[in-house]
Amino acid sequence: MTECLVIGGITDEMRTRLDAKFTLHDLNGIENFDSWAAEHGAGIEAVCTNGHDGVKPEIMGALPALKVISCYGVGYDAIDTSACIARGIKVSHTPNVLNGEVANTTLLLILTALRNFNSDEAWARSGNWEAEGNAPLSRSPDGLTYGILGMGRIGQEIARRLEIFGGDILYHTRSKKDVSYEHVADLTEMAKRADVLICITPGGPSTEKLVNAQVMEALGPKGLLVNVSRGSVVDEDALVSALESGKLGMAALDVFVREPHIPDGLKSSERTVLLPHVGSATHETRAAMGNLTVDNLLQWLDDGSVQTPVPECAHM
Ligand code: A2R
Repeated sequence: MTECLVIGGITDEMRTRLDAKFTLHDLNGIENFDSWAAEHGAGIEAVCTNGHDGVKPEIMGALPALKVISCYGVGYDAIDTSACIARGIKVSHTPNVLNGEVANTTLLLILTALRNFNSDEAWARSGNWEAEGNAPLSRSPDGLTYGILGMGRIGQEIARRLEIFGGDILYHTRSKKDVSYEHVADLTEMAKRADVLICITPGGPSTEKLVNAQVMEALGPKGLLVNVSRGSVVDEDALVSALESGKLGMAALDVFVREPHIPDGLKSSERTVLLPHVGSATHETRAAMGNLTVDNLLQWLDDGSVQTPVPECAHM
């Protein structure tokens, strides 16, 4: 049977389906990678990984027969696609099946931040309501201006859900999209106009620290920054400073630069809402992502193609 290296955790259903067609090797269970690689590396033709772990260069280097990488997740910035193309390795990911869930998470982050739900919940639970009376008032999401950085599959789903708040929806991307929302060519300009700035671009070098101190200052002392894309898109040190100095109002974050590490300055701030990268983490959506991840590997086994290649590999 074709040999496949599994990097990171996979669901039971994925394992059952993969087990039927591949001989699986779990990176998690390998104690000494070098000795494992010396024995098995040359036989591995497929890798099943995820957006967080990707495939590290030393692992790629130890798998000379590698032909396909299937990534469980839409973001694949932890996989060096240029190196893959150079070696003729096809890379697939799981677009679309998580659009709705990540958009739901985005709305929950916005509402939790603006409406103070975390402290309201603590107020109710702690007995403050009885002891001190009503919780402080919060801010309505209705009628605000929302700026979306990235207007792809997920960005468009977020925008559709934001329409219920009846405010203005702006977006910034490198090229204008076929959508009814206003394109703003300059990110700082969009941040100036927005009450809430939402990041939903891919990670990687082209978006690294796009949201810098200048963008945060433009968003301003009453502004809310929401990141559901990749931690690297936001300058995290600048974010801590902007929150501390009051130049930025609030941040609601699902992603961080060095996950699972979260900087103390974000954890200790009363003006942050923090999630442990759970944008797509529901049973239903993860099952759909798992199915597509396995479908890609099974299709490759059948005819050498993958169903949902990453754009860079679409020509292969
Ligand atoms: O810039 P464009 O025209 O390529 O538009 C894409 C935008 N984008 C950027 N916008 C501004 N500056 C950049 N340097 C930049 N690079 C990319 O991000 C496009 O509108 C959007 C990405 O859309 P999709 O490729 O459809 O990705 P999807 O499925 O919405 O997922 C976005 C990311 C994933 O890569 C994960 O990192 C995360 O959400 O879950």
